[in-house]
Amino acid sequence: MKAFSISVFLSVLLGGQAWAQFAPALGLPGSIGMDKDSSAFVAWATGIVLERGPMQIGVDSLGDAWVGNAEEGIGKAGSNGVVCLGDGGKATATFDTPISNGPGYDFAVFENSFDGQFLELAFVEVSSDGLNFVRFPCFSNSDTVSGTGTFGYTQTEKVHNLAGKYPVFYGTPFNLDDLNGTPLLDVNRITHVRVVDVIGTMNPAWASRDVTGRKVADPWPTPFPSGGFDLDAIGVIHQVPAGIAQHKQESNWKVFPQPAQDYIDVRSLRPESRPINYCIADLSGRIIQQAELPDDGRVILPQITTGVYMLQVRGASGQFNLPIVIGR
Ligand SMILES: [Ca+2]
Ligand SMILES: [Ca+2]
Repeated sequence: MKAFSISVFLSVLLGGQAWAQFAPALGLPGSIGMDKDSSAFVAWATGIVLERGPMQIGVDSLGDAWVGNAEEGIGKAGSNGVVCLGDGGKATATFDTPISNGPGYDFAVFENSFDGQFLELAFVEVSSDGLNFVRFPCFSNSDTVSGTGTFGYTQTEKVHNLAGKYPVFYGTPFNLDDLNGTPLLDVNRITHVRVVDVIGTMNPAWASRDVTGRKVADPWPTPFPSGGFDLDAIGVIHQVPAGIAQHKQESNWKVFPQPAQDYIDVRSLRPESRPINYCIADLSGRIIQQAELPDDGRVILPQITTGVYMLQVRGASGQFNLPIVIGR
């Protein structure tokens, strides 16, 4: 996995000390906030599945956040309302056409911050099969001693690869290059984008953490029906060309028997040039076995426990993920 986009990770000298600094607020040189009316956007999310979080984690009596509904996260930014996720809540978006990794940024997530300083943040994860989600490596250099507080501000340049950096009508863009090469993810065929509310508490029992393990601060507690990340929209910048999108690529590969015991046979229905590589991973993305696919397509399975695993096959025509069931 490539760690992050070098272009937005600047190290500046301040008072003789090195500070990590990321893309700054809207209007400043180097800002990456994207206007919802930019011609770069070619499509918007068309479906959302919600898993709301509580208004305040640890205070169950308040119930979950409830402002907005799933439909308000689809369509163009600013065109309908927003959906509020609550602490740690999730919204998983789908698209009519998968997102692909083109030059530069590939999609953007829109929140509704009214001033660009009260910033509610979210992790962003992507999947090309709806099962395996991979989180963008993110960074937060905000204060981790006292946190942000209910109505506190966040400095835009202190966070990277977290949604919610920019005010209403301006999206935070993400570049799939950051995840190129990740097992079980085809960056040229992203079918799902998931935003996961950052729980801004500094309490180690509940705190959210960036890729370095540092706690991520955002306004907390926010014990309101509208608490947590407010998803307005997800805009697509690069998508799979129409002819390819409609082509059912998975059908090129067949795996049998299912469930399997000691081996699987992996066969392509159309001719596929060599080499072909495969990888077997569990549903958390941990790689169990990987190698070049033998000419006869037979893969001897490792001694792993009964369950569902993902088989990824990589050949000249692309990368395919197939669930496999092992039942000994
Ligand atoms: Ca890209
Ligand atoms: Ca939050």
